[in-house]
Amino acid sequence: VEASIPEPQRAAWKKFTPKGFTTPEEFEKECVRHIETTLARSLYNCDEFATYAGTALAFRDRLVLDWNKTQQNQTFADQKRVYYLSLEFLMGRALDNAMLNVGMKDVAAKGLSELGFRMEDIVSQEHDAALGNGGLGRLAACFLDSLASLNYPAWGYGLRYRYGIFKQEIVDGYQVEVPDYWLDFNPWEFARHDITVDIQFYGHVSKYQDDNGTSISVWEGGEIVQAVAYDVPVPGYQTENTNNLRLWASKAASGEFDFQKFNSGEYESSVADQQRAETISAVLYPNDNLERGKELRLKQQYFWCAASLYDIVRRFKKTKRSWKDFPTQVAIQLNDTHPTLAIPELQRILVDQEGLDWEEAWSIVSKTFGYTNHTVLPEALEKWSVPLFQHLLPRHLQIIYDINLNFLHYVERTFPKDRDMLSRVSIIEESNPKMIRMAFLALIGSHKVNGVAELHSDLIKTTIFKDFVKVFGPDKFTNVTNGITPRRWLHQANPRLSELIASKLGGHEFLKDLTLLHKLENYVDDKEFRKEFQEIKYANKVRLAKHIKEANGVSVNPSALFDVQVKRIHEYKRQQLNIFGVIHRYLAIKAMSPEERKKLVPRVSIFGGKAAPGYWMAKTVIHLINQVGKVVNNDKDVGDALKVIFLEDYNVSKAEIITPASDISEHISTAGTEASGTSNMKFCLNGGLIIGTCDGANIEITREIGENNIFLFGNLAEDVEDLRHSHLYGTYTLDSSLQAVFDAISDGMFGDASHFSALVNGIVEHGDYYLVSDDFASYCKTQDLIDEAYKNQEEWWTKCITTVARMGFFSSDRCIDEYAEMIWNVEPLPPKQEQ
Ligand code: HBZ
Repeated sequence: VEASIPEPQRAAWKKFTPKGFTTPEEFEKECVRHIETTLARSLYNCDEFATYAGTALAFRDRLVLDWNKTQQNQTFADQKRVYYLSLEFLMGRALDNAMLNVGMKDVAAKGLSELGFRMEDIVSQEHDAALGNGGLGRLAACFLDSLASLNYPAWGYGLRYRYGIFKQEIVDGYQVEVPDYWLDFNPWEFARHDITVDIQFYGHVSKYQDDNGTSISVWEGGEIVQAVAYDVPVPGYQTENTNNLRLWASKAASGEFDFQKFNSGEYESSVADQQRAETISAVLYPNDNLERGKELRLKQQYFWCAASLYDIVRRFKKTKRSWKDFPTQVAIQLNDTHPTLAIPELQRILVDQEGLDWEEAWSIVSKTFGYTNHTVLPEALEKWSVPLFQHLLPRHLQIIYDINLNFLHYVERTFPKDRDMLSRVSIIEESNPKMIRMAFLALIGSHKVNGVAELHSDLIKTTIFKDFVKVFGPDKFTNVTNGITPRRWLHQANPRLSELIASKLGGHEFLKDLTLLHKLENYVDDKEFRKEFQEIKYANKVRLAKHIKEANGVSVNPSALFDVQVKRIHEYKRQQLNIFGVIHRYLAIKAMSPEERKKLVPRVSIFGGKAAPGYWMAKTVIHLINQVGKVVNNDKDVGDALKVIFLEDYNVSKAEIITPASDISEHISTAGTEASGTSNMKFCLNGGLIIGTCDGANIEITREIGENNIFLFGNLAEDVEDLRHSHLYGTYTLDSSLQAVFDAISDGMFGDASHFSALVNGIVEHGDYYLVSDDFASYCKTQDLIDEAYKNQEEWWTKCITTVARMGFFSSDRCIDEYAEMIWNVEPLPPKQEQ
């Protein structure tokens, strides 16, 4: 269908292309117009939320113009595009980022104040877009920011969950989950009711002969669910380039079938069908690093992969190129194994629908995909039961079996002597029931596999993918160390620090090239600079202290050392090690004289993070932290020397307040378990120091900033196996100070001891899988070193400033350039200049 305005009429059109505001008055006009007309509210009915809405809509108008231009430009240029498939995009708030990228924040702030509002109050009205669990989802969001800022032609594809990650409430010290319905007002999405894809489930496969006598498989029957596209503009920093994030929502397919039901007295059941269809995209699974094999989750995965691939293939087919060009025009990155079904789905499209022969199709498929692994934890590796899979996706199961058969034939030919190899590398695990190993399928169907930090990328080659290094050679495996966007995690979260840096570096160039931060080393000894740097940290701590007072009712001293651990609650991340350390400190304080107590460095231990709703041990850790807080914070002997805070509902917007306010943050996973970590980078970039294990990106952070500027402790990844073995089979005595902590717990110092027995017994009786007891002494000793270091304030600030100056490597811009060069082979496409 010809949809463009005819040439003679285009002048008339262009006369009215909106230009957007440039002055405070023009901003006010737009804002008020939106409040009065788009929202149908009046000046007698305009609260902060309505003003947020008006502001967001005014900026959205600006964004959309850039977005339309970008998409036209990308279509016209017809060069290779990147598609980032992720079940999670943890975007947080969008308005402040939109203002930064459109570049009119000052104008809007002036306009808002003329209307009687303060910018920060307006910005904080926005509901977080929380379509993710933790690091993996936030990484996807940082990547979108960098892809747009670096002008890469790139799309994100995800699911439009009606409910994001649950909101966490703390009731009597326990986590309670509350649904996060976030779509009441979302100005950042555009429903594309005209862009839909029918997705098939269940049914059966029939074989037919075509005219040439070759057999073709047809997937028939079952049910259809419709995918509807919702598009979210993703603006780049200091570029007009605005990419697209396409999120799919599920809806009942509106076919004749429904009509018949409507008209034959089955109205109710047709509405029930509709609701059933809509449950596919209803809710984000709240587990991180744990797979539970639920059918609805598999449905989500297929629904999203099939809709996205249909869309990608449709776009490719419009170019009329031959299929062999597909991998030179399309790069698809799989964010963990969640989108692995895209591999058999593309093979199915090419073979069953486009009529390519198997080999030709497979060569296209395996050149198109790249796979990023984010974990080696066995409980997190996705496996799907064959019977479940057979029921839901019968044709895909056949295709996976064929992929596996070809692969195993190849392995057999290459390693004829190693009979066990076949069962070790098979996509199908011969268990009861049989299971499909998604990581193996992702690896076999991709041309590159990467880990997310050096240690992790080495580990996948020696553990879970060891045999595949033999089969494919080492070059298939690579490392791309994670990064974070300095726009959100420095400039937006810590505007004063960003201004201070800009004042020394001659502008904000460092937000586009973070390595420029190295020039800050020239100011390490600059008195004025150091003073200002400290004042900023103090002001950020005052702001967090205010939040703590409001949220927890506890007064904390902003001059105390703020010690922060915020991340998902997980045994491998070892919040339990931290809280046992806090109890140890508390016991030590109780044993001191008042004079000794006065000499202590006062400390505030701040925790935050959600536990997966079904993860009892993690919930127990939250409960213990809150119980310890209750006792410690009300103990008159302790006073300012120690406060323990659990911050409710940790999310992206809270992270923006917490991160700039830390003196020390904790990244203390059992060595070899945290693939990378990304908050470690955020804290350092904001002038906080780290206590951490030799794990994930901590190792590369140490290499960059120098080992004098980080507090490392604990056993190394290479020793973990032996230590675990010695717990189970050796003789072993518990560290006496950890024993004292456990005694305090079992004496009921923090309430009913039976609540915590599983937590303690996991260590003393059941093998201490996460090696808490092995690292406890060295952890406590290192905490003491931190107190000593903090007393020497001059040296402390030297460490902090040096750390900031050396964080340039950890920008997600660097990271995205590495993916583009090593994995995607795609070039940036600068926006077209206006003629
Ligand atoms: O990905 C995290 C890693 O634990 C962390 O070390 C790394 O920095 C980050 C980015 O690479 N992994 C996750 O956050 N994983 C999940 O959230 C997850 C969610 C659903 C799953 C499995 C894992 O089914």
